[in-house]
Amino acid sequence: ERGPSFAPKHPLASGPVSTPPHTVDGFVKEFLRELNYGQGVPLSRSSLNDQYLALARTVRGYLTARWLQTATRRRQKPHKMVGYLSAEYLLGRQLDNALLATDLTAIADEALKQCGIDLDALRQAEIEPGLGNGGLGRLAACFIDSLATMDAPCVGYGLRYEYGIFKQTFVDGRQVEVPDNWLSMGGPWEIPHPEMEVPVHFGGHTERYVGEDGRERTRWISGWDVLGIRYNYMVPGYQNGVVNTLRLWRARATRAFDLHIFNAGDYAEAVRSQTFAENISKVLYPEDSTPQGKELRLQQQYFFVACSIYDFLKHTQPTDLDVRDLPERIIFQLNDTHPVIGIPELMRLLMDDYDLPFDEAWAITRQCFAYTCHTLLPEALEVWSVSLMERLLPRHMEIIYMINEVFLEEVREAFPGDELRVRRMSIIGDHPERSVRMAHLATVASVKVNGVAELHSQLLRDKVLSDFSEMWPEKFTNVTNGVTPRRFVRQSNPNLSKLITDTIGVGWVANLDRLRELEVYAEDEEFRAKFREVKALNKERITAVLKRRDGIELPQGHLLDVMVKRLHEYKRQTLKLLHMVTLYEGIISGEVDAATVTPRTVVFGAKAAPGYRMAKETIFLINSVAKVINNDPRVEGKLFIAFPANYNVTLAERLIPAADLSEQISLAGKEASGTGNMKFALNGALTIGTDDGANVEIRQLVGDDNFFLFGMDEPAVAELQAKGYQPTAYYESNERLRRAINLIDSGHFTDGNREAVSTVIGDLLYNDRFLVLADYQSYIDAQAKVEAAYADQEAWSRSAILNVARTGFFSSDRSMRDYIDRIWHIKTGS
Ligand code: GPU
Repeated sequence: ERGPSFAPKHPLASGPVSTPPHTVDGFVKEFLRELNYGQGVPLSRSSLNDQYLALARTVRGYLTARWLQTATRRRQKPHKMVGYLSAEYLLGRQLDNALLATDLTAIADEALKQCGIDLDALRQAEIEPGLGNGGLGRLAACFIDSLATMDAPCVGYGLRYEYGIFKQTFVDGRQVEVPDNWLSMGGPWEIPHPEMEVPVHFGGHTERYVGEDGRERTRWISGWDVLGIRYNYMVPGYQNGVVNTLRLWRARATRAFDLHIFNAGDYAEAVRSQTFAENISKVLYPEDSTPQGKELRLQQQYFFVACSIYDFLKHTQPTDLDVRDLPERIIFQLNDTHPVIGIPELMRLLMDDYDLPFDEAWAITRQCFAYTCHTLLPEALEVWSVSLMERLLPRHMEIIYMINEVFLEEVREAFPGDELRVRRMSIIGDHPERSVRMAHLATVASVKVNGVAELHSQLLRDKVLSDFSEMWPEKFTNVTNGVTPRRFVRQSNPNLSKLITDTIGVGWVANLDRLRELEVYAEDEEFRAKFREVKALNKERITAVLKRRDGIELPQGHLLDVMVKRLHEYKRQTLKLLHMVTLYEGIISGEVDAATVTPRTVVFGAKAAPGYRMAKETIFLINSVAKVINNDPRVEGKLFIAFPANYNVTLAERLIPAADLSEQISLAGKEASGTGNMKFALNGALTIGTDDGANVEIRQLVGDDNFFLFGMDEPAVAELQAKGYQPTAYYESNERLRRAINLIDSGHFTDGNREAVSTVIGDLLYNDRFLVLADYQSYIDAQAKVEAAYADQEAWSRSAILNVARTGFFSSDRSMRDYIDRIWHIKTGS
């Protein structure tokens, strides 16, 4: 037994518990100790990676005492806590964040200088943990940052993927995916606990038996098992001495598993079966918003949720707790439907392990979960076929049937005689095959269901889950997303941060509403000049980054227009591309005098899901257009397109602070919230955007004069779709649009190869599910307004400053406050 059962005696047994000295000398000593004893090298012979690992461990050392203290304090006085369940955490680099949280940046910088090392070089050596796809995963990372900063009791639970989101490369303009072996240089931020094994069962069958009390019970005899290994990561609050936990699970084969095969004499087969078990945490599925119904994905979901719930019940909560009091101890927040299998899992534990009857288990379970929905796309709502579920998790399938039975009785009672409604609401769907609708299961079992922006929550209530909101109106609520100001302003934009702090003091970093105090400075000419100076410095920085990272030479003095997000049809990267082709076509056809065009550089950043054909074709088209425009002397100095490969958190941190214009151009009613939109506004970019997601709230806050709105709103979209949308009508009636499309279609950007663009062009003309052509003219007009506005630099700066001053609402600290008040009802700071 190597479990946690020792009984230590030493007076210092309950922790180390002193932080190393916050001095340059102290830091040098710790760093050299890590280098010598941790890496086993003297400074004089250390590699860059040795130095990075030693530095990371040194900084981690400063966090450890605080982490243990936080845990001890929470154990002494246990309060209800949050178990944030998320299949993704898109953390970004850790070093800078940990330095900032511990206020060690200046000390580390000086200490390393004394060792002849450049801190910045070590920063660059960190490979970011890309354990997420996009917005949903990054949101989880922002939320746990805020919860630590607010001293809220929370454990983040997830998967320790050995391979995160793929690294994107371009070969002849086409995306080629390369595995992201992020741990290959060592994982200095994680603390593994190989001795803490959580058993997880799969497959097999169930049996009835009669217990000692004469009651019938169920036993699940599994077909195969794996072990969950715990990996802890520290989540530091911002300079408040609090360090929370992120606990990620790795799958390992059980010994029993292979013994069986060893005995049969097939050693090689035994090793193979080990690999089979370990595959569960091998790789992040790269689909964003449109999940693939792959068996391994369901295994991943069940694996991490089963480990997490077990971990909470057996290790995190006080051992004497009566499970009937569980709702006073824990609220599991479901980050979309990926962890929803946790609902029948908790039911199973309460019924089969803790011997509670169904009704009692159900009453408890219904108080322990809350569900966040992150989408409106029907194809993004997860379903699992009943046949797969029966094979992989037979006991859970039985429990889901039981839940559905009592739920549908409730529906019949509330709406007598409405069998159509019963069918619509059922947790089990029939088309195209019998399957479990995870969003329904989540909604039925949760205390609260929330959308991620006002408009999104409204559409959830009125459209996607309208039957449920009629039955339980008080269950539905909104929490508008937010982003952490530590990473996305303070760390990523040091120039702006200094200007803000010099102007209003440091308090804004943990209280972003205080940015309001900047509003008066929008009228201050001197402040505006300084603000422009910051933008200019940030543009210089991104210019250097793109040159070093991608060999891209950004032209100088351009309006910097940025569209960075996953490649998705509903996000409409093709609309942005049509705009650029229109500008280009206007100049080369002689229609527009190049001298009158505002010099503009567009930066795209976007990964496509590897199996998403249209997205990949769009990437190819963007690269093709970029190549031609960037090399055409007729538009030189006027138009430029940069598409650096492998957009990730690290690049976002460099790019967003430099942007003038933020592209948020999804079809209204499709983007649940967006969070990039918030980061841009907070860094002083103006938004050109549709009335969608959180854009709506951004515009309300910054004011119409400081936002470029275009396109149909959601009701107009619904109306157009209801009467039958015909993209060709727009093509035929709009000359500039027609010329732009024809230019692409002619093969102008693809060496005369028309076939190479036919997928995208054909779809635009004959399908165009996301109404690109319908919004085209409105978008072009809004871009003309952008140019006019940009010509008046004083007015532009005023608007940009007002964007910063008025968007403090989008701090994830505020989001967390809202979750606490509306959903979790937990205490902070005690
Ligand atoms: N989102 Br569903 C993802 O990033 N991945 C998903 O699988 C799903 C949603 C995004 C939404 O598209 C975006 O609008 C939102 O801001 C973000 O989640 C966080 O809520």
